[in-house]
Amino acid sequence: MFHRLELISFKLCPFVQRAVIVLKRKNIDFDITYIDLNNPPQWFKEISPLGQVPVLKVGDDVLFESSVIQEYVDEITPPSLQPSDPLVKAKNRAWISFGGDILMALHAMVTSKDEAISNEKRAVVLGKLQQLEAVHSGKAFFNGSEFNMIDAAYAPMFMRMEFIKNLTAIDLLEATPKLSTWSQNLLALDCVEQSVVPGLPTMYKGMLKHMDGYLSTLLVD
Ligand SMILES: N[C@@H](CCC(=O)N[C@@H](CS)C(=O)NCC(=O)O)C(=O)O
Repeated sequence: MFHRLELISFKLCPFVQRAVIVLKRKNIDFDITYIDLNNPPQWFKEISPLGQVPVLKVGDDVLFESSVIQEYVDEITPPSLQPSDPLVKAKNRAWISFGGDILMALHAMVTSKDEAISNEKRAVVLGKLQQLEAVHSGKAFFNGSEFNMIDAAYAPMFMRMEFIKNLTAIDLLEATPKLSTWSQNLLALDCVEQSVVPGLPTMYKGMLKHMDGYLSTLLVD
């Protein structure tokens, strides 16, 4: 048996969502505590080494970094979501890290006030998506027909791309058909659907407006 798990979250954070998807997929009972990242409480500053979410409290111990949390949760609840072949597993880890870079570029695209910079970031995202398309199996999930850790790691990115498509008509997956199908497969899963608060699309739109970036000028309604 293991300690009760408490995940420290910010509702809009895609990195927290990566951990939640693994927890849900594995049917693990856990507590979730939401904080306001714009005004983090003192106790959070004391326990989070980077001042970032996600943080997973395991009894008195603290874990940070979404991929580390995902792996810990996976390891304490076999069978593993990681592919068994060490080379495939290592490659998946590398592409999970690559997905973190796409999330950062996407955030810059969404929040940048300057049209040229936002478009530049969009080009960075699109370039990285082409690289990802080139290594995707072309099957239902990244490696094939089975849902693995890498699928949990990419679902939050696809959810945000879906929000952007619905809000601005920009379809970032237009030129990457394998990723487009992968996205649909992931977004249809219960563990993905249940990994966010129900009002997230509205909150995301609110965030876009609040950031007042170039993308907020493209909102369709
Ligand atoms: N590499 C980290 C990134 C986490 C991250 O960027 N979290 C954001 C929220 S989505 C955060 O806490 N930002 C606050 C800050 O950096 O001060 C991970 O994978 O966990």
